[in-house]
Formats: sequence, structure tokens, C-alpha cells
Amino acid sequence: MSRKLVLIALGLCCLAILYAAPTIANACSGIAGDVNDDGAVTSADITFLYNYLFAGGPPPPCPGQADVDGDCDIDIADLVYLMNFMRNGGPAPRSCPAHFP
Ligand SMILES: [Ca+2]
Ligand SMILES: [Ca+2]
Repeated sequence: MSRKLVLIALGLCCLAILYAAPTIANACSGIAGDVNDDGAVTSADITFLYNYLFAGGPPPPCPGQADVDGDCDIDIADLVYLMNFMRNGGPAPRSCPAHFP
């Protein structure tokens, strides 16, 4: 009987791994401008991008979401673009298609 329980537990572990893998692979929110990938575009994204570009902060977890001007590069223009959107009602963030296969 204990052997059956071990086999069942092993099977459940295998299923958990199989179902968890796609979740990890699709972790990005997919929201253009969500630089820190927390599911919303807020001033925290401006801070995150500033820290990455100028203060040695970690790179954006999902580069496509940080490329807010959609030119396929992450630089100061993205920071200005995001600040203009957040503070002045500028155009909404967009993304480089190459970042989102
Ligand atoms: Ca965010
Ligand atoms: Ca860009």
C-alpha cells in the first residue's frame, strides 16, 4: 500500500511540474509600460527604469514592456516617453514587436 502512495505522490509531482512550467514561461504581464512587471503602469515603473538606466538597478524582467516607445531598444527615450505618458497624458506605451514573439 505504501508503494502505491509513493507512486501517486510521484505522479502528482510530475503533473505539478508539467503545469507549472508554462506559467513560469509566460510570467510577463504583457502590458506595455509595465517595466517592473507588477501588472500595472505606475510611477514605480518610471523609478524602475530610471534605476536600470542610471543607477545600476536590475534589468527589466520583460524587456518588451520597458521599450515603451517601441523602437526595439531600451534607453533614456523610453524614460522620457513613459514620464510624458504618466505626467502629461502623452501617447500610450507601445512595444517593439520583436520583443513579443
Ligand atoms: Ca508596473
Ligand atoms: Ca525604446
